[in-house]
Amino acid sequence: MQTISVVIPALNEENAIAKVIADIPKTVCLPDGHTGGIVQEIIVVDNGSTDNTAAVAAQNGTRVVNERRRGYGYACLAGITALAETTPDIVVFLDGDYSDYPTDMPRLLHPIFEGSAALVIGARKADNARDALLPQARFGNWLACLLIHRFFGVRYTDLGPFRAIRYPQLLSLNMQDKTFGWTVEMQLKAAKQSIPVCEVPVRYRKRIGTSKITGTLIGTLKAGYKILTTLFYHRFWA
Ligand SMILES: Nc1nc2c(ncn2[C@@H]2O[C@H](COP(=O)(O)OP(=O)(O)OP(=O)(O)O)[C@@H](O)[C@H]2O)c(=O)[nH]1
Ligand SMILES: [Mg+2]
Repeated sequence: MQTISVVIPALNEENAIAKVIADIPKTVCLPDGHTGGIVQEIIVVDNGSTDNTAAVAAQNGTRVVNERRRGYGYACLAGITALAETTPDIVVFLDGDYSDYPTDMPRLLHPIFEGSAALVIGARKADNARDALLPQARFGNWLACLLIHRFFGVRYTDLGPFRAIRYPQLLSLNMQDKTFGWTVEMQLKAAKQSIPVCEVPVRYRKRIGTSKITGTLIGTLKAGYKILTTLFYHRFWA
């Protein structure tokens, strides 16, 4: 049986985080019904929240890691550092705003259990995902995935935050991005290192609480700029 750690970056998600935690399955079955993996820990990385995110996460039985430097990548990197204590077989990342459906975790994990992939991206396609993903986010994802294909030869259709990766491969990626380039960095480095990847369709819904990135003009521009510069940097300089 495989051990799974779940890492949730969270910034001011006091109204959402308990729901996210409650929906994470304790065990994940194989398609034949046998248990394939057990969720050994849930790490909520509190990214300097000014609300009760950390307290709510702790009350709900998770391990809370504090990373005061704001930034999606900073939060994920702090989560990776914390994993050194538990050394799971597989790491699952998901957002703390209840946009992802934690109950879709088996879909992400089956290709890893089967050995057909070491990185699985949850592509936000199923059911209501189209309504919840704003047009600017869809366009940005499309452009970034086109460039990944041109530059690194691997086809993706989404940069969704909900993803699973084998822990040794996660370490071998040597992730660096501190902000919005995090997801694209993971995907392009996996392509560069020829790590077997796949996508599975996952559901996606409107977040609980106020939008911080894709729902704001400044957030969208900053994220788009960072994603593009990350792509060009890794193609031409890294
Ligand atoms: N925006 C932002 N989110 C962070 C940060 N650190 C951790 N997070 C968490 O990262 C996840 C993704 O951020 P979101 O604000 O939901 O970004 P998004 O999904 O692109 O856009 P919206 O849901 O529309 O705000 C959430 O769980 C946040 O709480 C940070 O510094 N900035
Ligand atoms: Mg969100």
